[in-house]
Formats: sequence, C-alpha cells, structure tokens
Amino acid sequence: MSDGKNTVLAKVPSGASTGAHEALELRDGEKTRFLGKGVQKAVLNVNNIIAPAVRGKWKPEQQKKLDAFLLELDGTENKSTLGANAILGVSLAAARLAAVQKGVPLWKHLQSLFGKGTSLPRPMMNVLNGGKHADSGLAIQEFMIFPNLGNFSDNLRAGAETFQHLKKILQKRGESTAVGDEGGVAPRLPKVADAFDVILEAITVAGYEGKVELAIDAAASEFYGPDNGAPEGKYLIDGQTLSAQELTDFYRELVAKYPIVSIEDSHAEDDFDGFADMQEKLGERLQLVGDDLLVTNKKRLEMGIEKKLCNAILIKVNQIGTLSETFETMHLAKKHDFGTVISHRSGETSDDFIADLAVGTDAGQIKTGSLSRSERIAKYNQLLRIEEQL
Ligand code: 2PG
Ligand code: MG
Repeated sequence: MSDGKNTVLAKVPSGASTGAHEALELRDGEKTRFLGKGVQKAVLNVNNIIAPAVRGKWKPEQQKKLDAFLLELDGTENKSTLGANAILGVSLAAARLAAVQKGVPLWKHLQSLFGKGTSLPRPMMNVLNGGKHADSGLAIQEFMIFPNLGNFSDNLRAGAETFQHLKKILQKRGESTAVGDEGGVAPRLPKVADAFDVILEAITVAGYEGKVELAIDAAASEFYGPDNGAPEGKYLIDGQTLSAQELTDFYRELVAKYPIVSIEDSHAEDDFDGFADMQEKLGERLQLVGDDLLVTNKKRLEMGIEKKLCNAILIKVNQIGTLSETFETMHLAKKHDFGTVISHRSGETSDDFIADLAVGTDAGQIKTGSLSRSERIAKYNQLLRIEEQL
C-alpha cells in the first residue's frame, strides 16, 4: 500500500489445521497450478476491486471506517466474495501506513486504535510439533514451553536454551531433530507423556526448573471422529478411543503429573459439551484457550462466554479477516476477563505484525512458534526491539 510517498507491505498467513468456522481463505482451486493453492483470484480482488474502491476514500488512520467499508464491499458473513486473505492484507497494510505517516512505531499506533495499555507478552513456544504440523505420530499438535521469568528477553533466552538442550537430548537418544511446521522438533514418540518427559528433562538440564511451565494446543478437532480414524463422537489419542469426558480425565491426569498451565482446543471445535465439561472440571486451575472453537469471532466468543466453554481466546487476525473485528473480539474477551493469546499460523510469513499487535493490545501472551525458522524468530526479534523502545 502506498500514499505516493510511503510504501508499506502486509503479509497474510495460512493454517494447516484451520477451524471450520474461520473466514474464507480464497484459493484458486486450479489443481494443476500450485496444487489448487494459488491466490490469483485474491490478488485480482485486491487490485481490481478493493484498491479502486478505497483509493482516496479513507485515510489509513481511519481503520474502523476502512474495515467497515471492506465488509460492506464483500457483503458476506464469512468474506467469501473477496476472500479474507484479500481483505486482511489491505486492513493490516492500512494500519502500518498510518503508523508510518504518524511517525510512530506500529505498536504505538495499534495501542491508540485499541485504546488500552501496552505490555510485552509472555511467549508460548512450540518446541515439539505433532498433529497436522509434523509426522511425529503424536495426536497433540503443540507442546509448548511457557517461560515465566519476568521480562521478555529473559523469557526468550530461557526458551532458546531449553530448546537447544531438547535437541541435544534427542540427538543423544538417536531421535530425529528435524523440525516441524512451527520450528519445534518432531521425534517419533509413542505417547503424549513421552513428549512431556523429554521437554521437562530439557528444562531441568537448562536450569529453568520451576521457571518454565508447559502449555499445549491439543487441536482436538484433528483426532476426533471418523474423519480422523476415531468412531463417531470419540477421540483417538495414544492408541485409545476416548469419549469427551474421558478426554477431560486424560488431561486431568497429565496436569497432575506435569506443570501444564494452559490447554488450547482440548476438544473438537463443535463439541460444546466436551468444552463445558473441561471448563467445569479444570477451568479454575488452568487457562483453557479456544482457538478453532472461537475463531477470533465475536459471535462465537459470545456463545463461548454464555455456555462457559473456556476462559481464554486465541487471536489470529486471518481467522476473522480485519483488524477492527479482531479488536472487537479482544475487547469483548477483556471485558469478560478472558485471557488473550495473540497467535501466528502454521503457514506463517516473515511479517512481524503480530509482535506489535500483542504489545499494542496489551494481550499478555503470544504464541509464535519455536526458537528456529526465521518466520518465527522474526516475531521474537521484533519483540526484543520493542522491549528496548519501552
Ligand atoms: C493453531 C495454529 C497455530 P494452524 O492451531 O493454533 O499454532 O495452527 O495455523 O495450523 O491452525
Ligand atoms: Mg490452535
């Protein structure tokens, strides 16, 4: 996006384990070109429909008006006319251009739009990848370390050292240390508990026992029901077939044994009874995060609050498709004391926008992968720069 003097870029990510209720990511579907994943239609929508319609109409700082106009231009509930990927690029680029025009860092501009304070987020680092993100054979998608040393740079250092020790331990055992989609290792381990054991060993060797906690994203939609080799209404994990309540008990046992403080998508995206059971039994003790369940969507969040399905929300800008809607969802979350975790996607880009977003919305937490792969490290580096500025 350009105002004639300044030109900015915004990049749009994509996910491997997308929620069924996310806004539509427009792909060409032409099987002989990029296996159907091309985005020529979305690009044409930006160049031929969105650009002529918004050019000269709004100033980039009028984010709300611009986003409302984009929604109107699309005219559908899930952005299926223009594509959420087409719309989001414009929405994010506008914010970046406004910051440049004002001569302030992006996080500061986002803070003025969002209207709350600023803080550096506590990072959730996905050091061991499973589920749809790797071939490790583990049902759970993300095994994260969650350092709690106080400031951001100390947390980052603890994460990096723990990750390096994790690799060394696996190497010694003759296990693979090749990384999965989000930069975590992906060894073939028989059971979920084996992953926690090796991560805890790494934390201990790194000298961070008690200072680095654990979090998981189960992404349970991916091991639920016939599509994933389980019977109807059941979960398949560690070779066992479990009901929703048995799955809650499975987590309860893990939590009793390991320092897990946060569980995301414990149940499948529409298994409301499963989520409610989880929240009732473990919601007092743990952060329970809705990702595929809530898809950064205000209406889904309203439903989640009313039905008491969880107590925190994962925030992904491309699940909803504009910055202003992301803010509305976050405002609602904060109003109801829900935790907020700004998140990357498994198919992430080098754009570090979400680092500024986490700071400018005072989100408190960020999930942006392991300590490898430069599309993950880009966000950590930007947070280090912001820490210096603050
Ligand atoms: C998730 C995300 C990011 P994906 O489930 O939380 O870690 O994965 O982008 O594949 O949906
Ligand atoms: Mg998730």
